[in-house]
Amino acid sequence: MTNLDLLLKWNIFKYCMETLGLKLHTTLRKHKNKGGRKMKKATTIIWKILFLSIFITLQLTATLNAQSDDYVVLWNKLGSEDEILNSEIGPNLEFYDQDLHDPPGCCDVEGGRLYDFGVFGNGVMLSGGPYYVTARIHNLVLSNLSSYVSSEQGTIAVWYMQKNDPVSYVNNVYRIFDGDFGLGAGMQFQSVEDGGLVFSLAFGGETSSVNTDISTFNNTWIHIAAVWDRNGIAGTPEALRLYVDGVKVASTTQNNWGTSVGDMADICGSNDDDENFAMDNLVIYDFAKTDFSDRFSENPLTSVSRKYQDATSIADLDGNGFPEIAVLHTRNGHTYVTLKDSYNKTQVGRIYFFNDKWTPKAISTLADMNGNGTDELAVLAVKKENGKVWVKILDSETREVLNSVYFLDNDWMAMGLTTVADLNQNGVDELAVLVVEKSTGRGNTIIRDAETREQLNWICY
Ligand SMILES: [Ca+2]
Ligand SMILES: [Ca+2]
Ligand SMILES: [Ca+2]
Ligand SMILES: [Ca+2]
Repeated sequence: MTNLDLLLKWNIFKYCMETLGLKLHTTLRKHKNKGGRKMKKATTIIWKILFLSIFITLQLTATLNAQSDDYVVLWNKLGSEDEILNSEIGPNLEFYDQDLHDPPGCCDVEGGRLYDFGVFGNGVMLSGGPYYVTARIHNLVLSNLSSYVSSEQGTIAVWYMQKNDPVSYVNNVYRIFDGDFGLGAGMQFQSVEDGGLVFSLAFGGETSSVNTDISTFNNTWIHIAAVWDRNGIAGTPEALRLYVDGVKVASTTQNNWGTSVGDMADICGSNDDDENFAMDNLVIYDFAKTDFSDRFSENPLTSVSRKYQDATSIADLDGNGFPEIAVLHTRNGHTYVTLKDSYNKTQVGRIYFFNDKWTPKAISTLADMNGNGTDELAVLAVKKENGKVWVKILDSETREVLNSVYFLDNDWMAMGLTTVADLNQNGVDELAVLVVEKSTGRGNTIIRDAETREQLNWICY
């Protein structure tokens, strides 16, 4: 829940209390000199107010407790029927049902489950056999997949243990998060005979794929993560990555997969046979996560540190006619801009700006520079190692990096950022950065063209 939410709720609460207080005041005054029956009525109103305030306070607390880090799209403990059907965060998982989820093609079978193994309490293992060769045994299902998984960026992280390697026509394909013979998610996170642990994205377009051999880990629990960002993971050119036990083990820069996310994913499913692998603590993030040092805590929010820096509004991006609010903030040291609709609060985008070697200072918007019709976001930041002051400009929709503009060295403190209408008539707005000279304490604004980077003015205050 945002602070704005809280403020709104608090104001509603205050309004309710004030209205009732006024009513009480009027009632009391009205009945001041009348009999005990009237006083009784006033007392009832006092009790009503008391109950209402307790109710509202409880509601406020409940909303606060239920607030989730919206970076975590889904967290499911996977340790029992109840845990699977009731995710800790995000959408619940379902058990595969032939009538509900029946995919086209033959041999689809409803799987059973065992909960004996786990890293945190129990995990889940496909069981309930014997099945038959060519059976496509589906297990847990995440429906409405496209509401929770973006074709542009994300992370699927889970604890995993396979007892043996998959073998064709014996037990080939362990579908960790969909995969071959799965439910058409358009993505594959699976263990297969050829390739080992595979992560691939197609989403209706070309297939990008990474893989790594995990045979040496058989019968050991490992933490695995599939990470993607079409615009580059954490500011690198890599678009797909695989992590094992927090270490990057495979990556590719190929990023031309499609944009059409399937309807559902088969989780912990397999072919032919059962009881070959287990999973525990599934977490889906809405961004490309690169630090998995928090994998030993069951709750993915335990070690999250956040810092909020600045905000600006930007012209409507999601087409509902209302502008978005762009908030500049860090999560575990990495700088993001999160865009939410100013009217209906929906998340419109999350844009990665800097890694943890930078300190963000301020944000501003710029009129469309790359001609795609959407305004740009400019973020002022300081490089920690040398104190240099930069502004980075990204398209607010495509997240494409449009420019990086160097302003000053570490003799200056970066304080603020705004944009100025085109001064040098080149059709592009200018960036104005407020800096304070460390030696004198004087404030200055420096104006540079957002495209050519040319210094257009320097104003001392
Ligand atoms: Ca568990
Ligand atoms: Ca909007
Ligand atoms: Ca643009
Ligand atoms: Ca200009």
